[in-house]
Amino acid sequence: MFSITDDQKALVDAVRDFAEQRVAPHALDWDAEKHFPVDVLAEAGELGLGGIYVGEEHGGTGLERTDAILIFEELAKADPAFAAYISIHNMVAWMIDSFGSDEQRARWIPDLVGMAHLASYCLTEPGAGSDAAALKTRAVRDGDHYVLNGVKQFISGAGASDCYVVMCRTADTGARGISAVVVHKDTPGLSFGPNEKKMGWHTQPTRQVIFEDVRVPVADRLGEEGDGFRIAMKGLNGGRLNIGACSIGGGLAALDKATRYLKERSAFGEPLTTKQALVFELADMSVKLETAHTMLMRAADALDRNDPDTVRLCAMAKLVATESGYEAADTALQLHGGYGYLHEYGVEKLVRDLRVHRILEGSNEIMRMIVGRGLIG
Ligand code: FAD
Ligand code: 2MC
Repeated sequence: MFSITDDQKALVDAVRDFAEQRVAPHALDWDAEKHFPVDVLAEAGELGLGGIYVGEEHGGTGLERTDAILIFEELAKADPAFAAYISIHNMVAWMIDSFGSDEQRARWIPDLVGMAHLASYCLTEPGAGSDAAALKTRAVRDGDHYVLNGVKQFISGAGASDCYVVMCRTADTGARGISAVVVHKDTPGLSFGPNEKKMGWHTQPTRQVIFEDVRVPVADRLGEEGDGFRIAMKGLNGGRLNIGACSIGGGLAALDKATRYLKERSAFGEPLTTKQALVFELADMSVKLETAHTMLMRAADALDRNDPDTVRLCAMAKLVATESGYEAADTALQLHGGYGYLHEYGVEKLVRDLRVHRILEGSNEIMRMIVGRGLIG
């Protein structure tokens, strides 16, 4: 777990080449223009990044969660928001691969793996975010169909995605009354809100997804009726690790920029690297990012092995990684002085992009709640 194999090194090198050549040079423009680069996502799909841990027997790349950590760190060094969308897409692809029928896999997986089709994960609602089991989007059985009504809030990729995995209420029995269904973009009655104006993550759209008498075949349900919440949560365990890895990648990019800047910049007749207080800031950033990376790898290994402690370890790792990544970006901005506040230096984008990782895929308060519940029983 703590040393990189030759295969992993080759993988990291290939992803780094792609990220440096096809993503990093455009990241600031995509951010400024709020551009969702579906063409470059399709190129990522050609590399196998659309189904990183989808089984090889189903056309996926068949890698492990520890490999995914390395991949998302590399992608996020180039653009955390671009990387984070690929993470969400992979979460959905894995859910269909793991809980779908043969027919569902045959229908969705090939295009998702290649990222010719994009995917969105629809759990949050206007009145149910952290308390996800309180969701109200209703799926009422009508013969061989469910009829869906309700609104999903803050859905990443919405409007651009072809595939929507939707958690909806099929019974009034709390978390156990939730089912997961796969809905195609063109289904009548499905519509989208405007693209939200956000602080960061400009490279991917965020919209409401609105269901008005949307008829979904019962055959498009993942797993059994009532399994939806547990399926959603299992998807999120890996999602939380990937978002953590996106934070570490962004944090490492911030550390690299700050280190180079301190070497180049002089004040009071000397380079800024002569100020030990500033070099200690770099050292602290490095220590915290390395600590978080180690926790991510430990949790990813637990997830790969289906360890009973997986949920707690994923929550801890998400908390530590998203706090460390954000802190590194914010410190890097400070170390750049006024230049850090300018778009062209790329540091303020990292601060804006990484800020939301402390909120989504389970806020860091919810991560503390998961860890705390484990302590007090
Ligand atoms: P609330 O749940 O209303 O929380 C408000 C505050 O109270 C937070 O600080 C929270 O941590 C705190 N809090 C709540 N309950 C407790 C508690 N019990 N103890 C202590 N503190 C608590 N969702 C999706 O389903 N799919 C997506 O693709 C998606 N993408 C997103 C993209 C963006 C850019 C954003 C901003 C959000 C996205 N989300 C998505 C939604 C995200 O997961 C939620 O915003 C998040 O889970 C928090 O829910 P909320 O916003 O309703 O906040
Ligand atoms: N992994 C596997 N199973 C889980 C799980 C996890 N991480 N978390 C809960 N479960 C199971 C749990 O074991 C229980 O199963 P069973 O019915 O067999 O007993 C069931 O789910 C219900 O769990 P709880 O009783 O703990 O439910 P409660 O409502 O008390 O709390 C909580 C659940 C708060 C942990 C959950 O609602 C949560 O994680 N909230 C945060 C929501 C969130 O993460 N949203 C992210 C949206 S996606 C996003 O932001 C993107 C950018 C894509």
